[in-house]
Amino acid sequence: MDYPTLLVTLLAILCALTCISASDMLLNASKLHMFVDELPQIPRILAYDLAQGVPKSKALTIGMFKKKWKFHRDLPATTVYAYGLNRKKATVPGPTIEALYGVGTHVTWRNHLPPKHILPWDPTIPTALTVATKGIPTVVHLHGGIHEPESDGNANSWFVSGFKKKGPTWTKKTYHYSNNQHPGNLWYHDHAMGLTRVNLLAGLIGAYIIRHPSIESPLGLPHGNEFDLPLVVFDRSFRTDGSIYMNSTGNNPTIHPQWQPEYFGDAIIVNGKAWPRLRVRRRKYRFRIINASNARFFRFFFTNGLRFTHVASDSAYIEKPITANETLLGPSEITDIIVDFSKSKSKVAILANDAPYPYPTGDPVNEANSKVMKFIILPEKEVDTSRVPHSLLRYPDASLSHATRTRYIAMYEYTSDIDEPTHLYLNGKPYDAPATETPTEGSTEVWYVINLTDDNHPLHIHLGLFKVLDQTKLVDLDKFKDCMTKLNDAIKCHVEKYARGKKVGVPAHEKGWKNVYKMMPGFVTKIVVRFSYIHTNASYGFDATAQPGYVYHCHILDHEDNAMMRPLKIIA
Ligand SMILES: *[C@@H]1O[C@H](CO)[C@@H](O)[C@H](O)[C@H]1NC(C)=O
Ligand SMILES: *[C@@H]1O[C@H](CO)[C@@H](O)[C@H](O)[C@H]1NC(C)=O
Ligand SMILES: *[C@@H]1O[C@H](CO)[C@@H](O)[C@H](O)[C@H]1NC(C)=O
Ligand SMILES: *[C@@H]1O[C@H](CO)[C@@H](O)[C@H](O)[C@H]1NC(C)=O
Ligand SMILES: *[C@@H]1O[C@H](CO)[C@@H](O)[C@H](O)[C@H]1NC(C)=O
Ligand SMILES: CC(=O)N[C@H]1CO[C@H](CO)[C@@H](O)[C@@H]1O
Ligand SMILES: [Cu+2]
Repeated sequence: MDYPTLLVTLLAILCALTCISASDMLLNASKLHMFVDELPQIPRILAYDLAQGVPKSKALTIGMFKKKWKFHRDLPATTVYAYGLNRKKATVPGPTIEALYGVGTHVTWRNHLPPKHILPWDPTIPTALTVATKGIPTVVHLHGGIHEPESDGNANSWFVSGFKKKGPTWTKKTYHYSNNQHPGNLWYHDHAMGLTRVNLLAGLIGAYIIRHPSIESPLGLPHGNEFDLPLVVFDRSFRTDGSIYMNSTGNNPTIHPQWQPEYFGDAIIVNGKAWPRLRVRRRKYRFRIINASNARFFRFFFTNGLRFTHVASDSAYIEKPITANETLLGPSEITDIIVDFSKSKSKVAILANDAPYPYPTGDPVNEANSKVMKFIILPEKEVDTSRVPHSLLRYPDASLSHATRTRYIAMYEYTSDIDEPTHLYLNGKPYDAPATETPTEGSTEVWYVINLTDDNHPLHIHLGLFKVLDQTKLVDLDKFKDCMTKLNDAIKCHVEKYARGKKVGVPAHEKGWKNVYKMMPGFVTKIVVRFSYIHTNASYGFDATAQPGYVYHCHILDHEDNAMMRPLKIIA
């Protein structure tokens, strides 16, 4: 054997021992049987005490634990991070917290995570995790909540196990949620700087519902633990040993060794099981569907023609129920629907998905990620006393005449020499740059969101709620983009001269108050944002101007982490 051949042979032997190719380890999700696990019952926690029938404020302690979780009958148990009252009770998603309108909740979020992260993270993006943090930084944000800034889970208010290290804007251990807002669907999830995508991927998510029985009961919608269910949906990839797979090689490895612009997995998980099944009665059910994916959009429909009736979107009811055949849900959006299984002609209904990924121009769905879950409909007819009323809850409209300020928010994506995204910014500014969006408490503003990237970005605003008025296509996009790249100023670049393409309306069921909306690429989206309660003119009842303030960001978690997020400072 000559020298070079020997070298190659030695290398080959060495590689056989150490180089396990990713495809050997990666589980082909199509090999897993669908619909073999029952939809798990997520534990519910009441966020109030009942003393002689009178609800009183309650203090809860919820921990974050590293544990094993079975996502599928035939998949070995997966190491996850889970929320729960204790390690044994911790689940993925975490317990559903049920709060009552007007009754505040105090939650002490405790981090019990050992130092080494179970997923690859990237030290080159702005991140809380360094060798010196000696633990996994976490911080909880209640998405859709209207509460004080100190309890908003600012990305820099992170803490590690035992509060041994804390981020620069950390202020308190126990968060206070005042629950003085309109009833609706919220969710809690991790928000730590540069780690949101991996901490959520590891399992740190859960539903939070605010109920207002005196105004919701008269609506007559399906209710009770059996007929009113949150469905927390996300996508994951696994290795054959059951561990969560996330590619640890970045798309620009010389710039960011790990970061990739979007995470997609082929297994669709609902309430902690891959493609579960649920036996349902021939009657109406209410499903509060939370899209907790990092980047996957879902377009849901039923294969047997069953339809959805929307009653709410994100955290607020809409005025009138809207019936549709399909529904598009962006990352972190919540849809709240009624499904009437008595209308089904078949015994089985598959909830399916046909959204390309990335949305809207990416790959078509495959066998695995095109299915979500299966409903097995019992044959017996049911007496169903629930109903879908003609009108739901009506809130004062977003009055443009009250708008005191117009802002332009431009979305930029930056690419490397090999034309791969390196990072994304809002208004061309990193997260650390001083706040430029400083609305007055109680005010209404108009925001024009200009998407100069190729992706659809779900924009999420903390504290404020907004209505989407319209989306207008930009013409002569390259010219406008050149100007924006040079000046970063929509007024000087005369955005009004370019925003004159076709207009795309807002789907009827998304015309209500929202906290996330899908910003179409190449369009200007006009939204009216309200920095007060939507159901009353009362002041917030807490100091919204306090430090560390709030944020607004893209809810594709991989974008938010790098660093499509900006501070939002409320002023008096
Ligand atoms: C996964 O398995 C399915 C079904 O067996 C097959 O059609 C598909 O090509 C496989 N995908 C990969 C990436 O191997
Ligand atoms: C991981 O990402 C890198 C960079 O985009 C890519 O070259 C590689 O094929 C990916 N690996 C797998 C297993 O998908
Ligand atoms: C829903 O689908 C049915 C049957 O395909 C069709 O007749 C109806 O027009 C569709 N409705 C909507 C709102 O798209
Ligand atoms: C789910 O949320 C992710 C990230 O927030 C988003 O990219 C995706 O499009 C959403 N999917 C659905 C079905 O809403
Ligand atoms: C709030 O104030 C506005 C203008 O001052 C008024 O038009 C509106 O009716 C008020 N809404 C409520 C719920 O009181
Ligand atoms: C779909 C679409 O119009 N995308 C555009 C979004 O904006 C970027 C930057 O201006 C364009 O390159 C895309 O073509
Ligand atoms: Cu984005």
